[in-house]
Amino acid sequence: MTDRGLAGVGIDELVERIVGGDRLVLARALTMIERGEQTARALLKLVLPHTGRAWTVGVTGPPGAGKSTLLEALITCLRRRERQVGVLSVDPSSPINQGALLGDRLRMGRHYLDEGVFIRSMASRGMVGGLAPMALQSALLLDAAGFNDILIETMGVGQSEIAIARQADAVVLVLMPGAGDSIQLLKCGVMEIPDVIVVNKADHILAKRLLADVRSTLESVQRDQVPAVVQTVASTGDGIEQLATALAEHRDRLEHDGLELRRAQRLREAVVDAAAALVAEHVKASAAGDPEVHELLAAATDRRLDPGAAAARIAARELGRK
Ligand SMILES: Nc1nc2c(ncn2[C@@H]2O[C@H](COP(=O)(O)OP(=O)(O)OP(=O)(O)O)[C@@H](O)[C@H]2O)c(=O)[nH]1
Ligand SMILES: [Mg+2]
Repeated sequence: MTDRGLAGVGIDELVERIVGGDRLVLARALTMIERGEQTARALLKLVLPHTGRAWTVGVTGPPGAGKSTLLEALITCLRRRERQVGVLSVDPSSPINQGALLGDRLRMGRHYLDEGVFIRSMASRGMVGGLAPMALQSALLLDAAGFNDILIETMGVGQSEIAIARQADAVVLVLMPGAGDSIQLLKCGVMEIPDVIVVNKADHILAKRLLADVRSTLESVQRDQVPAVVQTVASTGDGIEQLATALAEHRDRLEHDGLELRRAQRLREAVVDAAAALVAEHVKASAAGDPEVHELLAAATDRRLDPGAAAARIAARELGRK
């Protein structure tokens, strides 16, 4: 079906088709979200009552750690358990990287013809409000479309990647041996975030060393629930069953106690973050063309006004404007 084929279709029918499992309409609706189309908002409103059933897993980690390879193996494992799987592959830090996206498509190509798997890549296109709310909205659509598991891969471990992964019910951090990135992460407090830590490329000579580093770092982390640590060789599938089991255990624990609370807390955070991002974008956009803001900036650069006071006045001005 082409976009034109959908032009005359009412929003109620679009929702019906998405909920009914129509993949082409789902893909089109995801594009509407990506483009920030008005229809997307109306669609999401109608879709909301059909959401809340899916289990979401955020997968993050430094570039090249093996996240996509791991996801491909995990999809196979989940399909064996007869779960319908939706995958969102999100790249917040770079513009559309055809190479990487194509690579991911090829890697996950094994699942291309499987009706029970839906894979979608999203790259940053300077969209308003950032990728995190868009990922959240996209996940809602996949949820409404009936996927049992929604896997969200973010590339890299910057702030926005972590914000996206954190929105999920389970957060998996994938590390690999011998990479400065992975070691650096152990030092910078990112260990507060994952529910499961994967030491991938366990076939690597330095894997034991990384495992020891992870374990010793975890000893110093104050958390109610210490994350599970799993070793994998994503490229052969070794350890994937253990990863699936660790995820299932995390899920059982949460479903038994705290899932709704965690979802509510994280959703509140996500909404506040998204609102803050919108305000920030708004301030930046209007600062460019506003003579009073120019005057405040000139006052700051001429040392007539301290930078903090200038910022506070610009913010107050924008907030007052509504
Ligand atoms: N030896 C070995 N290689 C692996 C393993 N897992 C993945 N690889 C290889 O590592 C490379 C990177 O894997 P990807 O799955 O693309 O890694 P990624 O984390 O998705 O990378 P980005 O999406 O670019 O951040 C590929 O060449 C994989 O074949 C593993 O367990 N052992
Ligand atoms: Mg990848």
